[in-house]
Amino acid sequence: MVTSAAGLLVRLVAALCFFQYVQAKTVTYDFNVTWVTANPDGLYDRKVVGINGQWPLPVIEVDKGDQLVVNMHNGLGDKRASIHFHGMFQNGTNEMDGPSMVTQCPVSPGSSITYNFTVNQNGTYWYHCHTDYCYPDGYRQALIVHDKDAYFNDMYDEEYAITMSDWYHEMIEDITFIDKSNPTGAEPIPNAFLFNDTLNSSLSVEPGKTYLLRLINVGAFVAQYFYIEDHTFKIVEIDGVYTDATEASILYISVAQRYSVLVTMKNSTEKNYPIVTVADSQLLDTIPSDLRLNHTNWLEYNKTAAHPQATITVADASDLIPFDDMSLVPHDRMELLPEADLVIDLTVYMENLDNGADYALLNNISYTRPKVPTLFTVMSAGELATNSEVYGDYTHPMVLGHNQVVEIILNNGDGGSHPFHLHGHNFQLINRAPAYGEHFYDYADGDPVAYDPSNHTAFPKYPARRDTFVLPPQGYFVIRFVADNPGVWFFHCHIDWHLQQGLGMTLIEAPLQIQERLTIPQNHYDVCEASGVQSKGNAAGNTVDYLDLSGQNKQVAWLPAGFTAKGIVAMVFSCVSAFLGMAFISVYGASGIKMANKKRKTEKAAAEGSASTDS
Ligand SMILES: *[C@@H]1O[C@H](CO)[C@@H](O)[C@H](O)[C@H]1NC(C)=O
Ligand SMILES: *[C@@H]1O[C@H](CO)[C@@H](O)[C@H](O)[C@H]1NC(C)=O
Ligand SMILES: *[C@@H]1O[C@H](CO)[C@@H](O)[C@H](O)[C@H]1NC(C)=O
Ligand SMILES: *[C@@H]1O[C@H](CO)[C@@H](O)[C@H](O)[C@H]1NC(C)=O
Ligand SMILES: *[C@@H]1O[C@H](CO)[C@@H](O)[C@H](O)[C@H]1NC(C)=O
Ligand SMILES: *[C@@H]1O[C@H](CO)[C@@H](O)[C@H](O)[C@H]1NC(C)=O
Ligand SMILES: *[C@@H]1O[C@H](CO)[C@@H](O)[C@H](O)[C@H]1NC(C)=O
Ligand SMILES: *[C@@H]1O[C@H](CO)[C@@H](O)[C@H](O)[C@H]1NC(C)=O
Ligand SMILES: *[C@@H]1O[C@H](CO)[C@@H](O)[C@H](O)[C@H]1NC(C)=O
Ligand SMILES: *[C@@H]1O[C@H](CO)[C@@H](O)[C@H](O)[C@H]1NC(C)=O
Ligand SMILES: *[C@@H]1O[C@H](CO)[C@@H](O)[C@H](O)[C@H]1NC(C)=O
Ligand SMILES: [Cu+2]
Repeated sequence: MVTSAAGLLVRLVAALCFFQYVQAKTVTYDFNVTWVTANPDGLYDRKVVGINGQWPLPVIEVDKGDQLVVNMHNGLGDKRASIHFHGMFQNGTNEMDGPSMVTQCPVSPGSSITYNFTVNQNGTYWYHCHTDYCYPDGYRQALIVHDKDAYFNDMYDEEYAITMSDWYHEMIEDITFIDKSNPTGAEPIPNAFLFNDTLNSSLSVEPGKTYLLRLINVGAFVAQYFYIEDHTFKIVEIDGVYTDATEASILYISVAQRYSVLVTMKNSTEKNYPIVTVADSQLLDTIPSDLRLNHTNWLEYNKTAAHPQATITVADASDLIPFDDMSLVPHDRMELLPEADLVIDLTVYMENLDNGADYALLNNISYTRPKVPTLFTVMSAGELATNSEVYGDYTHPMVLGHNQVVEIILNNGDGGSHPFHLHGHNFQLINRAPAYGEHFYDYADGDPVAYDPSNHTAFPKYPARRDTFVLPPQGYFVIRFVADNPGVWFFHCHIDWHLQQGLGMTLIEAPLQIQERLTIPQNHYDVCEASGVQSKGNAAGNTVDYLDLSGQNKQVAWLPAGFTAKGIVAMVFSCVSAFLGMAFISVYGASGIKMANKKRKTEKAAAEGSASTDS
């Protein structure tokens, strides 16, 4: 019969279309990276890193399962570059991860690199330069992975991606930071805070509809609070991990973190509502009188109605009580991982080294880049790849066994908070103190409090997972993940200033499996050649004796004995209880560089301590 034949045809066509729809496709972006001029805050024209002559940069959008190819040409002329696709696991494609001297050579001016990988994740990500601290010059933007199967797809009508960031008027290289003139390591103060690379913007909304807002802090330093007047929302994703839809009203979004939230509009179209962002002024050593910390943008229900400024009732950002990300439950109900096979116990310190400048250390090491990218050392070291010595002392290498459960305990010996990011994984958030909320700064005034494995609050049954997690001032966090992604993965503070100071380390996960599975494309070797960086050898560039590290790049020497925490720091980190007894004495505390009225931020000056006698 005609009707049934037609029906069959329709179904056949539908099936074909569906087949095409689910077929993974290749999405290709050609990025010609050049300098352009922009003035996003309306205050200052500056040179920014543009792509194909444009800034704001293009948002990368793919569907889950797609092959993403980004051909990047470095047309900057005077600066090396790269791209890290933040949050992408690069499972099987470690060489596409992006950080210079970790998984690739820097791309020098005039040369090109191709990134090519399969996206098998969902959610909200971003991409940014990961060479010589280049992303604060504007080289960062959203990367969205659409998922036709997301459990919340039928819960919203439209979506918006929104970045927020701090903004500097000076070029990165013109900012003096790690220098003896700045012994307390006071971070450069931004000149502005942007909302989606502009200000005063209106999101056009329709009454009754629900919107998915993908919020991404693409800044280099400062976390921001986010809320919408008279509206609550439901969190459905953090850092690419779906969560049970959870009601919240204020978020704290550190640099590199992402939140997707569902917001349902009111039925009335009489008013427009402020979307409020407030910079976390606790991170700032000084607050210039002309720096605007908070901004109003709008949910615009009605173009012709007033666009009122936010009514901010708190005096200080830290009086806003944000939602605690640790309380989120992942939608996939992945359970708490078992006891770890490997525990990495670390403490953050900020210290003056011998040149008088302030550095950041994990235990006693300030990350210093090797002469050969660590992944290239893995690929050329043969069986010695499992010996962490070949990666040098100052990359702070740690070799992980394949499929080990790894726990990282991160204690904070510093009075500032630090958003730590792990490449290649997300991780379970199993403990943190103090928690987000009114007690977040509780440890900031006294001595640091270290994690005590025999006395901690209960671990969640279904711990929240994300890829960037904030370490509280003088507190700690504990995270777990499975080493099921062979590769070289950087673990570092995402405050770009702190990374410059050395706040990072290198995890070399299953090196023999990396060698088996990975083929670094010729193009990436060509990039090394063009930049004059060796693509073989140990961290010191020795291709003959991988255990001979002479000539390796070293961190700046310790201050001379008598002045210094050398040795004592080493002793302290190996013994957590000694840490509690350590006395912090400010060497440079009286230098007056840090504003005295920073009530909660303890001095970051060199810590000279004596370990307690029971250590
Ligand atoms: C990149 O853009 C610059 C400036 O527009 C142009 O001179 C150059 O030829 C472009 N390079 C490539 C590889 O497209
Ligand atoms: C935003 O609005 C303020 C006044 O409300 C104005 O001073 C400023 O120039 C505007 N900035 C931009 C980038 O539009
Ligand atoms: C990207 O990788 C895929 C899978 O390895 C390969 O088939 C394809 O040719 C690559 N494309 C480019 C442009 O390198
Ligand atoms: C990614 O999406 C799939 C399908 O929607 C879902 O089953 C999976 O749990 C998601 N992954 C994460 C980490 O949320
Ligand atoms: C934010 O900026 C990006 C890039 O310019 C743009 O694609 C996106 O639509 C903007 N989002 C909103 C909510 O306007
Ligand atoms: C808007 O109207 C719909 C339909 O009448 C109703 O279900 C909904 O609760 C209303 N929303 C609000 C926020 O009042
Ligand atoms: C929009 O706002 C104007 C000014 O307040 C008001 O006169 C108008 O009725 C509103 N329009 C709608 C559709 O609510
Ligand atoms: C909000 O901005 C105004 C104007 O710059 C400032 O006076 C106020 O202290 C800020 N409030 C917060 C909580 O940042
Ligand atoms: C365990 O930790 C709690 C909270 O930090 C503390 O009050 C208590 O004294 C600790 N107990 C022991 C036995 O150390
Ligand atoms: C990487 O892929 C392997 C399968 O090839 C899988 O077992 C593992 O869980 C993946 N790891 C991550 C972090 O995606
Ligand atoms: C750090 O401490 C360890 C253990 O005491 C020591 O072997 C190593 O040389 C120290 N590293 C630095 C850079 O001082
Ligand atoms: Cu930091």
